[in-house]
Amino acid sequence: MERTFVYLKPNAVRRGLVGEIIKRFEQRGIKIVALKLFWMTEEQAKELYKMHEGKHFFRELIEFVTGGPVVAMIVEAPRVIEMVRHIIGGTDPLKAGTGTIRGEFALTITKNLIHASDSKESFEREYRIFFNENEIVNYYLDVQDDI
Ligand code: 3AN
Repeated sequence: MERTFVYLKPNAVRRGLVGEIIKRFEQRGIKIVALKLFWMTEEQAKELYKMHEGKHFFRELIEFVTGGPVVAMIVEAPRVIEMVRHIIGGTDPLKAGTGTIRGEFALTITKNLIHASDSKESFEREYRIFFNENEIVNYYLDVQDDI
């Protein structure tokens, strides 16, 4: 079993897409093991995106992701890091495949609705910015026996 960190950006919350997006993970059999809605702080945003510091879009990105509440999750499934990136689609919505979340609901790169860790190392770094260990819930999900 593998885990990944996902968060829905403020425009996904404002556009009422939380249910639509979570549904896509659930119907795939992906288990949610942590979930919360909160307002990301500037410190958290800068830490999450520190590899983009100095890039032309950095300021806009930080302002955007701290401009409204977000929904963050830790999800679990076999090969879930790659699976979730596949369900979300490429960073540029123009190139995101049809049927992906970005391919269906996003228009611009900055406001591309959703983030997911791109590797095990990214997951280990990113989830700790937003979750304490005691917020991760261990439980059995029947549906995972049938997928
Ligand atoms: P992803 O979210 O697909 O992993 P990253 O990690 O390369 O993509 O970029 C992090 C975030 O920075 C993106 N989700 C997007 O909001 C923003 N971003 C990346 N590249 C650009 C760009 N060229 N112009 C504007 N925003 C960008």
